[in-house]
Amino acid sequence: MTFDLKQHLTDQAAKVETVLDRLLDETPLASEITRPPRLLAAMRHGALNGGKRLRPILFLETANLFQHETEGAVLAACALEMIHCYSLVHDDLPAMDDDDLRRGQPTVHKAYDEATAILAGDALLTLAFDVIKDDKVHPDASLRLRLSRELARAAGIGGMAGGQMLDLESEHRDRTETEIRRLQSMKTGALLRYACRAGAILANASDSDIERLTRFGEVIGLAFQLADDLLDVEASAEAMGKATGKDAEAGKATLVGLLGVEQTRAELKRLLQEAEDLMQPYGETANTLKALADYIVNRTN
Ligand code: GRG
Repeated sequence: MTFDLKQHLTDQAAKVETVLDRLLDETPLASEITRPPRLLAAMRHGALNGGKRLRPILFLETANLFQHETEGAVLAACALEMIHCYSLVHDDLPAMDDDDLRRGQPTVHKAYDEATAILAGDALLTLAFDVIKDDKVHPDASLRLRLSRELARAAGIGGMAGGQMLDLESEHRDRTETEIRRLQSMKTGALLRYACRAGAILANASDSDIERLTRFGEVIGLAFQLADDLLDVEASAEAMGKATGKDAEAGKATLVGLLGVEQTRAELKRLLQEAEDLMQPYGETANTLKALADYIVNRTN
């Protein structure tokens, strides 16, 4: 029987969604007093309304590369996805990107209201850290602590949130290629890097394997952003499930703006080759990760 990659990725996304659904049900956890239904509904709208589940799938596949396939890995993958979903809920707010559409649906502040969307993002972010510290993630508390600390660093001031700040400051300003690369490695790169690095950490991989997977995460993080910038220039809002042309509208400096479309495509090709080379020592075991890198480079939404 041949391996059906598309089916495998669909199954992995379904696994993540089943657990996300359970983590976001109405039953309060020990010492939670109650889960206000409107806030819970807004969190569910932000976290369960479509989404490619790229980060949790990368996390699970990286752990799988080292034969680590557990329920705990799915929990940790959900924590990461909650942080990603919170960032999108906040990014769509009028004070940030001011978007009406996400994943082909009204954004959380459109479906509910701004205050509820802010709280939904806050509560997703907080719940993520509750989930990742859970004993079920891994029996070794020091390993869970490492996963939590690295997640905080990837999401916080020196990672995603800091990158968002640099991005806001870059509107209507010239930026050098180095500056753009740095802000993107923080804004979108940090969580993708974490996805690959943390999967290897959870699986107790060797330091050199963790470093290799970290580099793999950096390479696909950059490729993801370049592909996203290209799609922002070239794809339709219908294909993307969100408004396009936003970078130019906001006067945002992007690598595509600086390098041009042709050079960006060449850089994407180079990054895909680097990602494949990094996976070479793992042979066929890494086929899914290689296919994911290919998907990120060639995606159409
Ligand atoms: C608000 C703290 C804070 C941070 C926001 C990630 C981010 C920082 C903003 C997102 C802005 C944006 C649309 C960037 C382009 C790349 C990106 C993260 C796209 C959305 O990720 P996908 O394509 O989304 O993985 P799905 O919907 O599939 O989950």
